Formats: sequence, C-alpha cells, structure tokens
Amino acid sequence: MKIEGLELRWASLPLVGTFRTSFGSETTRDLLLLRLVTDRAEGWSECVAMTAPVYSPEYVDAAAHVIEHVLFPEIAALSDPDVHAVSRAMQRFHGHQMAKAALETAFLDAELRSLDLSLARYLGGAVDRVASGVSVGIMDSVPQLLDAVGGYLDQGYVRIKLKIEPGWDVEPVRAVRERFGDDVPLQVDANTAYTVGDARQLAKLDPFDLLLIEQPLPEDDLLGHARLARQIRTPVCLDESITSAKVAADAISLGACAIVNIKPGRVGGYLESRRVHDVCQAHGVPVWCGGMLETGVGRAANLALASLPGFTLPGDTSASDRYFHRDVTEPFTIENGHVRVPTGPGIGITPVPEILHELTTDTRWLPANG
Ligand code: SMG
Ligand code: MG
Repeated sequence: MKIEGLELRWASLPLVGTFRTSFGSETTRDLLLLRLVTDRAEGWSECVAMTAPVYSPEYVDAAAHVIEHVLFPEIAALSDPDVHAVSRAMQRFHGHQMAKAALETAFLDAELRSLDLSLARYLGGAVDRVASGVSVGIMDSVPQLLDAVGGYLDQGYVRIKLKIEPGWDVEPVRAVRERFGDDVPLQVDANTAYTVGDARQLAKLDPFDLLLIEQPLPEDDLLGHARLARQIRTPVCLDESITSAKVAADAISLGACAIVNIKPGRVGGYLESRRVHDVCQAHGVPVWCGGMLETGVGRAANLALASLPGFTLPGDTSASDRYFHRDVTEPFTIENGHVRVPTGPGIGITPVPEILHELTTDTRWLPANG
C-alpha cells in the first residue's frame, strides 16, 4: 500500500455531564482524529490522549506534534508497508504510545478496508456483541451518585465501576451495595490516588465483594501493588501500569495484578493489545477493555478488541450517549447490556461528514512526500 497523506483533525465535544476522577474533572473531550489516505483505501482513528497530561504523560498537542514531526515522516518514507512494517518503524522512538496507536490504527483500518476484512475478524474476535459496563465519576454527594448508578442500571449496564479517591471510597461503595444489592457486579478505580500505606483503608472494601480494584497505586509501583495485593482480598487490576505485553508479563509474575485492563492507546495499538491479551490468557489472567471517553471512531475499534476470547469481564465500552449528546459517528447503543461489534471492513465505521464538519476546530493535511 502506498501512503499518500495524513489529515489531522481537531474537534471539541461537550460531555453530557462532568466526569470527575481522582486526577481532575473533564467537561469537554478535545478530540484528535486521523484520516490516513493510501492508494487503496482511507483509514480512520482517534488519538485517546487527553487535553492535559493527567492520566498519562501524553496530551493532545504533544501527540499531534510527535505524529506530524516524528512518526508520520518515518512511516511515509516506507515503500509498500503493511501494518507490521508501520509498527516496527515507530519502535525506535521512545514512548508516545497513544500517538503511535493512533497512527498504527489509521493504517490498519485502511489496510483492512482494502482487504475487505473487519478488525474483529483480523484480531480473532469470537462474539458479535460484548457485555458493557459503565464508569461512574466521583460526585458531590452520595444521593447524587445513587441517582446516577440507578439510571445506568435502568439502561441495562451489566457492571458498575465507581471512581474512588481518599475520602470517597468506602462510603460510596457501601451506599451502592445497600441500595442496589450484592448481586450488582461492582468495581472501583483509583487512578493511582493511594499509597501502599493505605492498605488498611483499602482493606475496608473487602466486605463488599468487589470484582476488582483498578490501579490503586502509582503506575511505576509494581512491587507496591504486589505488596498491597497480599494485604487485601479485592483482586488488584492494573490500568496505567500496563504499557506493554512485557510489563503485563512482569506484573503478573510479580503478583502485582490478578486482572488486566487493556487500552490500545496506552500500549501503542491493537497489535500490542492482542499480545497483552495473549500473555494474560496464557497466565489465566482475565482481561477487559478500558475506555478513554472515545467517540464512535475509537469505540468501534475497542469493541472489536473486546470480542476476543480472553475478555471475560465487561469493559468500559458504554454506549455513545454515556458521554456525548451527539457522537461523530452513528451512535453505539446498549441493548440488553450489550453493545454490538462492528462487522464492516476495518473498524467498520466512519464519521458522519456533516457532524464532523460542525464539530471540527482545525485540520491539517500532511502529504506523504511533503
Ligand atoms: O470511556 O468509559 C470510558 C472511560 C472509562 O473510567 C474510564 N477511563 O482510568 O479507566 C480509566 C479512565 C481513564 C479516563 S478518565 C478521564
Ligand atoms: Mg482506569
């Protein structure tokens, strides 16, 4: 395939409500979309970096910069590449997994469209719909949280994830258990807000029979997670820490996690995501698909990944209306707790031109021979 050029497109989408985590509050999704043009097909992707480097070191402006000045020139110079060549060419640059993931995915989408093959089939997907959970932000009060959780359960979400931080952990979990019962699959996500010294506090979550606690400690603290895992009964799941299949293997060997959240942006793309899945499956470690407030473009690809057999826990693969009044693609909906895996070629979806046009704040065309 011959790469002709790349369009970077910035858009701004207001969220349906503020989404608060231990690292901050989001009210708008600043979106960076990629459209890669080749001689055979076009490919789309969404970069999951956020506005500021608060979830990980990456952020939208840095991702756009490294794509324009470092990564795209490298892959544009390849002759007749396939996705593996594209992925290899970017490996010599350190970090920037979200930027790499976006570029690799746009290329993979174009390649699969030219082959008339869906991403789900390419990756080895086993099901046509996936069970979906929802991530519920930190709220100002417990009654407000209970209203939100009740609303999501009414919509059919099969698993609730509560964002927690010191001062907002045991009380909201107890309140949700008391109101909605012990049968609701429930988990928590701390986004690195605790230290190993908080083990006694986190052990107070043990009686609530949570599916897992996600990323309680800083991302570089694998040993701390292993130590914590021995002091609490709730299974430890890692998100921020898992930056590659190698780190996943290390974390599992160290006893730092019993479950892994896979986010393609965080590990550098769907090829590496599948390797993380395979490593976990070989160790009998369940995985689930995380979310980064993606629009339909990113969500479509995540649903393909979540259809692999090792994804035995519901993911953060909610419907479009969880975050957006109007998605940039046809919206994904939840039906009986499940979201459909796209079946069309590539990621199986493209933005609706009129909607995209309205939401776009800037575009830049990078010719391959520029
Ligand atoms: O897309 O549903 C989604 C977001 C799920 O909680 C979610 N993501 O740490 O897992 C996580 C967070 C990262 C983004 S928070 C702004
Ligand atoms: Mg998380």
